[in-house]
Amino acid sequence: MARILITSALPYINGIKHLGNLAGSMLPADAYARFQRARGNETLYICATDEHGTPAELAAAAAGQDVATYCAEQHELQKTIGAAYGLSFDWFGRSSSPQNRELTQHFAHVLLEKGLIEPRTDKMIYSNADGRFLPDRYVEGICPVCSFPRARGDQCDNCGSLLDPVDLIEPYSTISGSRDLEVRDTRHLYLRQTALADTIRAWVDSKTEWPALTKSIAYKHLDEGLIDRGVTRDLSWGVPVAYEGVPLPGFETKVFYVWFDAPIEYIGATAEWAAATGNDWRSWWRTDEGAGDVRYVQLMGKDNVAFHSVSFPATLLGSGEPWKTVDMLKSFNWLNWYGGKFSTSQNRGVFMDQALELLPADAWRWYLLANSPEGSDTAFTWEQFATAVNKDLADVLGNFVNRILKFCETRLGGVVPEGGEAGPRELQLYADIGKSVAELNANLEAIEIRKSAQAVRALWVLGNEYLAEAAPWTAMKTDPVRAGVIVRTALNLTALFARVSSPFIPFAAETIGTALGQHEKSWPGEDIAAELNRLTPGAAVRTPEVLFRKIDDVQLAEWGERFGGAEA
Ligand code: B3M
Ligand code: ZN
Repeated sequence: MARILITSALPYINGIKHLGNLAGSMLPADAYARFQRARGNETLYICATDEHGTPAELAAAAAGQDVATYCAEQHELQKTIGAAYGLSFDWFGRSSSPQNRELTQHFAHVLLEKGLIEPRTDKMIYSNADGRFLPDRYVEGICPVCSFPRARGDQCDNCGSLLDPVDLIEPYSTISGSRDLEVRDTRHLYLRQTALADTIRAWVDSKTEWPALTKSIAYKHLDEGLIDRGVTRDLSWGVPVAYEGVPLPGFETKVFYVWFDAPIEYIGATAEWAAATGNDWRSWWRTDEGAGDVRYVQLMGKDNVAFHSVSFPATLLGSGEPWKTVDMLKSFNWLNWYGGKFSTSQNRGVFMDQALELLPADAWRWYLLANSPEGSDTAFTWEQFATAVNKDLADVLGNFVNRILKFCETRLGGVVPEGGEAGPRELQLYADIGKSVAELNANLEAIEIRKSAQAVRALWVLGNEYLAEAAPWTAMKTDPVRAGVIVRTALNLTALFARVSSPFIPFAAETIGTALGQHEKSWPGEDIAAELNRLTPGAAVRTPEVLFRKIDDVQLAEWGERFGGAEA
């Protein structure tokens, strides 16, 4: 049994996430976690809300709440919505937790002692109108790289460049809109990434299994040359710059930069989980305490890769302590909305809560996994979504399940038929299913999400083909024993579909399993003949309620109108 640690990028606390966020981190991570658990591997899937920094302060101010209250409420909200999508976090933590505070302060302390973090006086933007420094998103302006007019102080959303507020052209305050800004001296802690560049490059070089997208981003940053990064900010909401309760002199009014403490929360959230469940977090994170045999997989959107392939490793490796670092870093391109970005303010795109008002979670899960933005950016369209639901789920899977169970119920008394031997058509089926399951396993193991969804769909198609060819309704007239074999095989196929579909559509998988009286949740093994003869002959089965309702044209038009579509 392997031990698998999985983390998906921590969603910011500032509001409910849109489908693009779900598609590019939490959902594929969940599918992978479900697969690994079903395989019997000891699996820990950790996520959390990322609660510090200017986005949280700005969102709280906009909501008229103090930031701690805002974060507590939004955390609960995101947790509830995640559960509604079946996201099977073993723990969904908070980066504002005491565990993360302690760990963040620990890392900073160790790095300071090693001279890899040092205080420097630096120039920062000060707003006379607001009477304060303007870190990160408190200032916007023209991007010095691509001239995008509304680049944020920390990053340009248009070209992805990481920025420093003083780089911005014609900057203005996002608090007051004031352009009465000046550059002033302030003291901050700097992480000396330049001193760690060789260490990080050697570490990246050793990651031979990283996908091309991840590697290319990591090397882009390494090749451009790492810079020393400020890891503190003139803010009050965040992890205080202190150690063992004692503030660092001169830093009493400052906190750590959100991107310094956020990835540490992967460890922090594991410690939160351990505290709540009586487990040991160190055996997942300290290679000297058992984490040596852990396989650690991270999933995230491409804009987060630099922080995970350079900055966070700088913290971990720089500490010189035996921390577990990532093995597989799986990154995703964007899921766009008709070629443009999702936008709350412009009412473009569907957010996680709204999507569930339209259709159940499985419909979204299936669409987003089957169309995972892996090879390139992907555009959501209502037409594609309707195809995924109406064809794949309703016609291919739903129809198969419904047909065989209805037939069994009306013609064979709703019990798994007894007697009869598998014939050549069944042996052929075992071979075909075995091949497809092996393909599915390989793709899921490699976290090739689109290919995995294709492999599951291929299994459903095999079921339909078998049923069409073996035609139990015809056999019934001449050879009832043969009809019984076919129906029993098809019922077992249905049960197998529930198991292998569970990473993608866990709710439907549960419904199908229950209809068959099957409580087997483990992943099918290599002996497919045995897997397709699991249901006890004579046991009762029943037709489940409609698994997937089709989307009609009226709904499509209505949703396009409400959430924006081709015209947008
Ligand atoms: N919260 C950015 C994002 O939501 C950031 C990820 C943190 S991962 C440690 O895309
Ligand atoms: Zn730019």
